[in-house]
Amino acid sequence: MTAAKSDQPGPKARIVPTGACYDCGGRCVLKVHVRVGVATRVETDDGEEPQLRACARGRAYRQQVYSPDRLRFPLKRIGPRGEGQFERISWDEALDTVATKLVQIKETYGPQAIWVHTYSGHAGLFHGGLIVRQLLRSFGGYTSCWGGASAEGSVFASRATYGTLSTGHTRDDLVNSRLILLWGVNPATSIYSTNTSFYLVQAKEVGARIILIDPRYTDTAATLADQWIPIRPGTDAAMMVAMAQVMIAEKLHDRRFLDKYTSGFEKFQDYVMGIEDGVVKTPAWAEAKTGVPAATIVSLAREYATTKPAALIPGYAPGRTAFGEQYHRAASTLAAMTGNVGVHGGGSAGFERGPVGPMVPPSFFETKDGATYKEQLKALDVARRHHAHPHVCRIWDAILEGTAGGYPSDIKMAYIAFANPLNQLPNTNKGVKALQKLESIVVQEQFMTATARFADILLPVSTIWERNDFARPWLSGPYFLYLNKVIEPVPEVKSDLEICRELAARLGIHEPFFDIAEEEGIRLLVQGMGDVMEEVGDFEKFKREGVHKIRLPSPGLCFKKQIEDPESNPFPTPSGKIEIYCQRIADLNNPDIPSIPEYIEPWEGPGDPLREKYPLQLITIHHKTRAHSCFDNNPWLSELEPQSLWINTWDAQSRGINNGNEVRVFNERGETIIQARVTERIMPGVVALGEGAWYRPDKKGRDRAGSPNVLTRDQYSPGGAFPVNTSLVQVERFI
Ligand SMILES: Nc1nc2c(c(=O)[nH]1)N[C@H]1C(S)=C(S)[C@@H](COP(=O)(O)OP(=O)(O)OC[C@H]3O[C@@H](n4cnc5c(=O)[nH]c(N)nc54)[C@H](O)[C@@H]3O)O[C@H]1N2
Ligand SMILES: Nc1nc2c(c(=O)[nH]1)N[C@H]1C(S)=C(S)[C@@H](COP(=O)(O)OP(=O)(O)OC[C@H]3O[C@@H](n4cnc5c(=O)[nH]c(N)nc54)[C@H](O)[C@@H]3O)O[C@H]1N2
Ligand code: SF4
Ligand SMILES: [Mo]
Repeated sequence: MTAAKSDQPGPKARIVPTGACYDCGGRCVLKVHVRVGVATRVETDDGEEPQLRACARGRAYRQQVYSPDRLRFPLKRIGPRGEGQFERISWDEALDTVATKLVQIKETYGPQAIWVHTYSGHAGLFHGGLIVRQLLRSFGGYTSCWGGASAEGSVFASRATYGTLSTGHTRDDLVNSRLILLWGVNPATSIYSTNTSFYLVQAKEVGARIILIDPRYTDTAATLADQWIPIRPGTDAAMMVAMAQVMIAEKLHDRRFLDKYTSGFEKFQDYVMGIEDGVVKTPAWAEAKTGVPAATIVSLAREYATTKPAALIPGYAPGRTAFGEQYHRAASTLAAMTGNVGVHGGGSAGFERGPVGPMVPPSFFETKDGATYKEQLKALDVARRHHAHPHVCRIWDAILEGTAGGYPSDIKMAYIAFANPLNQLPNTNKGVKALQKLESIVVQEQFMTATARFADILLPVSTIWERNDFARPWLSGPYFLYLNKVIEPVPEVKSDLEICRELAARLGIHEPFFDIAEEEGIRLLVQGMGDVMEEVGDFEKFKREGVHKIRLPSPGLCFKKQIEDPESNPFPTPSGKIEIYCQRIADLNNPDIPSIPEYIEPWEGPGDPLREKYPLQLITIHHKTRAHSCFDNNPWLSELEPQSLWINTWDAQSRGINNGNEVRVFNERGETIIQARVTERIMPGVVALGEGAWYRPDKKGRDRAGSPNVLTRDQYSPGGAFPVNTSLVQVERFI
């Protein structure tokens, strides 16, 4: 494509470099044509390679910003909660009401009665959820949740095994791999860092074999994989343990690497070989659990152990299961057993954060307790449980049961921004009850989402295009984005920063942060991340171009130093080694969190007797047309792939279900009615729903949108994983 230029008649377009930055798996460049203050057209990166080209969602962003559904005025609830009846009020009335309520709740119950929930709304670092947290921290504190929805199992495992989340390679290193195992990851749809698919194609072109392990034959399987191995959800750790058994039995594991760089392998070996419990974890043992033929497990183990270098990319989805952290621990153990850690074309199979682009924001965002928070981040996640917060899966329960139910606080008020928790957290029906119980709910939003409908005060906010910001890559770069403001905001909306600033004034909070002008704030933010500023160099150029691509002499990889010179560069774990056995976990003394990776039968898994009643395993996948619940109301995207339940032909036929029929998907927690997509692209016994469809209950309380969290269980995995891929359901034709 040639340089962006406008081909429309009329006044000349200004082309503004910015980004599309919901929490969508990527961070891409958008070049927006603006004529007389109106964004008329969207193009993407056509500059230097590697280009950061936008997906369908990024290109439909104009529909989002100019959507007739945008919230345009502050609103006050006038009908029963959740029914969506609101009246317009002034900003003064809205902010006075919020400030008065915050003070009243704090004075009556203490600050811990305020639940603050900011989540993945958008990726700009300046106008992000931290501002809201900063405000309420300065106000006296609040209750928030621990446990990330995306990848808490991986976070736990990486901290235990490697002592860090920075375990990945820049994606261009895939081209050096001879074998790539895409384990429950679907980059053709979920992007998994901009350009992952681009480099997978290149790797394939130079001869790498790509194997995909997934209950679904995904777009990635169809376009990139040489082999597809379907597996029952939540059983991946069993397959990995059996692969280890094959390697040990056939002496294919890299003993030199294990001796030099790891600790505790013998204990894992004892478990695998059944020294501990008399059960040898053979491929036949795993076949019964996973549904993967033993011969397939054997050949995959041999291939992974003998093809060097090989990259095992562990998706987060198999970890979003009961005991999901075991899968992630097992993945890293296999990477170590095959000597693939810290070598080009290999991979450590950890959290996969790339080596360039810090995730931790600079200190000027932090108040007094900032240092403590950083310390907590370094500790194993489970340690955070001792902190006074419920797990994110239990927030509805925490609101309903409070201190009487053993939770740290009695929550009376919710302050929600950059998030749609009723839709995105498990057990929506319980969530409805919890929200009904609260004294007050404040939501900052762009749209009337499932959560926004429950607000008492609803504050309309601007979009990324209506302000300036800065963004780093999703997981792996190497590049940074300056998100230039494209258009003036819708007249009556404010940015989250403006809202917080005006609330700060009303609450008597004087933090210098709230007085910083936008551009100056972004500059400080970038400067605060020393290595980013060093990279970016000329800030004005960065702004002008909207993107700074980092030129590395060779692909970036974590742990290179640890492997090349282990004496001077220990791994950041207590033992200085890759911890296959983890003493910090052993100290937790919890049989559900073993100190070595083990397969533990999941609840609501293939072996649960509940299957007699609810025989199908539900997985809830990241959908092509949405970033979580964002874009669900975008007409261009809905056309691309409507929401549906993927069900295997065999399961459909035995229930009298034809392609396109409406079906009822249900379990004890709820039900949803949605059209069936009868397909061989999902294995029998498993059904799939895209996450993020906007919860839309009918008069009988049945969801009519295919919103999966009406079905998911609000129990977290012992190591903190968010197990929304572990639910049993039944499906029947809806007539
Ligand atoms: N069943 C199931 N549930 C899941 C998942 C799953 O796989 N299955 N995945 C989980 C994962 S990985 C994640 S990350 C979470 C995401 O959970 P959430 O972050 O709660 O989900 P989003 O839909 O991204 O909600 C973000 C909201 O922020 C709003 N927003 C966008 N920009 C702004 C802004 O500038 N200011 C404000 N105030 N609001 C803004 C958007 O309109 C949107 O409603 O969902 C989790 N939920
Ligand atoms: N289009 C789109 N892309 C996104 C997002 C989005 O909302 N929309 N969200 C982004 C975010 S915040 C996140 S955290 C990531 C999440 O990224 P992922 O977790 O990789 O995304 P998913 O689509 O949930 O799952 C990937 C694949 O895993 C398979 N799978 C599910 N359960 C299991 C299992 O138990 N075992 C195995 N082997 N496979 C399983 C699914 O069939 C799916 O094809 O995606 C990012 N990318
Ligand atoms: S991957 Fe994400 S950032 Fe890139 S265009 Fe798509 S939605 Fe936007
Ligand atoms: Mo996520």
